[in-house]
Amino acid sequence: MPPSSTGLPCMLMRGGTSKGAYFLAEDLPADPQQRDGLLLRVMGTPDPRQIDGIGGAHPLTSKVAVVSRSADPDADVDYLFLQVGVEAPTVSDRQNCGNLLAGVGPFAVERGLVAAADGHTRVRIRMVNSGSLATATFPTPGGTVDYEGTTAISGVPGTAAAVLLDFADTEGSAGHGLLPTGRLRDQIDGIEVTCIDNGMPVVVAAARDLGVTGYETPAELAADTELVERIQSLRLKAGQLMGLGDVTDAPVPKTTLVAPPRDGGTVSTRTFIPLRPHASIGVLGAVTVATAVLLEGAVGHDLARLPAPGTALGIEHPTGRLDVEVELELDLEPDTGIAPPRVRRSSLVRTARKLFDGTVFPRPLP
Ligand code: NQM
Repeated sequence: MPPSSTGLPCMLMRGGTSKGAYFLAEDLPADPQQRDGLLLRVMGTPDPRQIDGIGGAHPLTSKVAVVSRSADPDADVDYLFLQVGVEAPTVSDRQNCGNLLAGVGPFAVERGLVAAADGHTRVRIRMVNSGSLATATFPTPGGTVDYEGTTAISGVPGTAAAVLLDFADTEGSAGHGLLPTGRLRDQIDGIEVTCIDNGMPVVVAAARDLGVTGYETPAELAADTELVERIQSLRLKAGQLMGLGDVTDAPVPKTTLVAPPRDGGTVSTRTFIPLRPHASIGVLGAVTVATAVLLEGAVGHDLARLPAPGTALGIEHPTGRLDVEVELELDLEPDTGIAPPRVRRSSLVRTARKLFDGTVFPRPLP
């Protein structure tokens, strides 16, 4: 019987400020082409409303997490993130998602991949898209996941249990290092940009250089078609410079417009993913922008109000603020006197929630 009749086990979860379908790898076809075809039919893509599937008609709610036990001795589970297109029939593994990552630890416990401790459980997660490692720590009183708690994150109503995410080795998630062009700054279309990747390839530009304040709402930015065209031109050229090739159909690089902070944070941001304005900012996107503003000479550094060393950076976004800790090594190399920046670690807090657990029925094949 085809999956459209038998269905597939699936858990829908909110992870941070995103929402996605979580699957065990063993419940999906092993062949990536077959898997992706099935996921398009699960989500209801291509269709701007995703009306015949469970996608939420926006890139932030058209996401999939594929989870399995890990063969890596440093990890408990493997997490593959897949961005499913909305209007276009695309499934991309070219980026991480730190928001869906928040649900991966709880999902692994729910599906019996990891035994929960009584109190808190720590799950070591290999992010298959980039090969980097993350550790998620979340409450499991009595050995079951507790989603309820008192932590509020911007962009999500109410409160829930905190999921602490610690990252290592996020530099160069796309395989071309922290500064993929080899420079702190580049000029593209006459605009100064910093192309950077500390978990997410991002083009950072000052909002004022693109003729906006950087405090517009996502709807205002989306309506500015000339701006969106300039963003597309920037990211297509940046993609080439960053070694990503032709990124016309790729979800990366993202573009983040930065401006001075307005609400007590470090820097204000407006992010395009890759062309739609983000309602907030991605997790690894925020880690990457925070890294840029810490680097003297990078775009954003001069606009930022940097906190005392060792304190979290407040990345302001359209619906609030995401606080991230990033520790860099900025020691000069004795031989060259040059300081290639290295990232020691980063961390932040998210929340996640199980929304439903059941069987999803993909649209039948035509
Ligand atoms: O940057 C959106 C999101 C993301 C990705 C995007 C993310 C991250 O908000 O780690 O979380 O940049 O497409 O979920």
